[in-house]
Amino acid sequence: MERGLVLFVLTGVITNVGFGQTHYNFVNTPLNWTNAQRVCRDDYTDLATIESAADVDAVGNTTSSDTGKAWIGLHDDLQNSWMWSLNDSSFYGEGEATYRNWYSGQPDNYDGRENCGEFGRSYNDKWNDGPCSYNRRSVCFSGTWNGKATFVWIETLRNWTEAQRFCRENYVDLASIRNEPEHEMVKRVADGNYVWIGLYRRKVWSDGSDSLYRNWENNQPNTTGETCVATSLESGLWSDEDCSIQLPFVCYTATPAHVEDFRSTGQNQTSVTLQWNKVNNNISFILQFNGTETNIRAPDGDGPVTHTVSSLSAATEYTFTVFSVFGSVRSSGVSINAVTDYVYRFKVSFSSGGELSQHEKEALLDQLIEKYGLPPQSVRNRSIT
Ligand SMILES: [Ca+2]
Ligand SMILES: [Ca+2]
Repeated sequence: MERGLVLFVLTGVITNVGFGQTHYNFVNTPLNWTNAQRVCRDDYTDLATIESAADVDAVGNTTSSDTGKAWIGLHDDLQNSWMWSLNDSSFYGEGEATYRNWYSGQPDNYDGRENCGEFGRSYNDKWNDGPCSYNRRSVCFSGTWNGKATFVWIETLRNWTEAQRFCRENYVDLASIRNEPEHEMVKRVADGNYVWIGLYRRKVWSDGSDSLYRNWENNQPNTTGETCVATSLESGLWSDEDCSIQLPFVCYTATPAHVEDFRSTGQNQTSVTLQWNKVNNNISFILQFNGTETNIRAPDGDGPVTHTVSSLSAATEYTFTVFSVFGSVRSSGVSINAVTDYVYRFKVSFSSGGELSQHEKEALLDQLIEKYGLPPQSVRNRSIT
């Protein structure tokens, strides 16, 4: 009599996670800033955002032959980048956060250095963008009583940042002006003086990054009307330039985010089923194992990506690595190890006849599992044939 007992053993899974970087691309075709931005957005991700000294080095490494200037993504948006120091959306009704009362010809970013909002006599008590470093009197917002904003005159001369700190420490904030009546109230408080109000802006990155990293050349930015930024390809230092001049430019390609929750969801002796979650709607992937690469496209919808690798050998450990792919750039890989099923086949012979009951068969199998040191919890399936 011969009986075979077949056991399957579960596999173990190990996950490694890595992180990617930005890839810069130097485009040696002189264009004005707007056209350079369009090419970068069409062919790459966007004009370069530079957020660290390491990024400066990486941009410098995109070309060794060109030592002139090249556009990067930083620029002035004189109309749309203004913000109020008091950053509480519930404070502003519809349209009130964007109420403006600029003097004719302002904001003009004179000398390329005007990032703070003031008003006063020579602007007909309307608003001007001025250099934040100027010492001005200021108007603080001190809270709302009976539904009306109240404002406080501050006599001491301070630059905009100091004025902001003073108002925040002693009242609520520098004055926000939400509408014409409040403009008139602040005007009465200012009484013809030049005063800081809470309006300010920064240069903005083409891709919307809020990075405050800057790497200006000495005395830059320095020129009225120069509202786009170029980097020297030799020194890595930045200057403001007239957006209409034609310069080569630096684009970047974002490394796609690596996949999440890469896992093995099942296996048998010859196949392993892998699953991972899409990130940022990226739908192209490369699966790498045993020195081969397979392109995989995600199905439509939000669900995970499932892929079964077949024609594998039993009881073998494989390393699978999956990359997100965007254009020519792939994410850092995420790897797991998965083991195809082991099969233990016991052939048991008896010297004398007689059928074993099911209970006796189970007991015999338990003895064999113990004898061969197989962890009982790893036995996924058992069968008697
Ligand atoms: Ca101005
Ligand atoms: Ca300049």
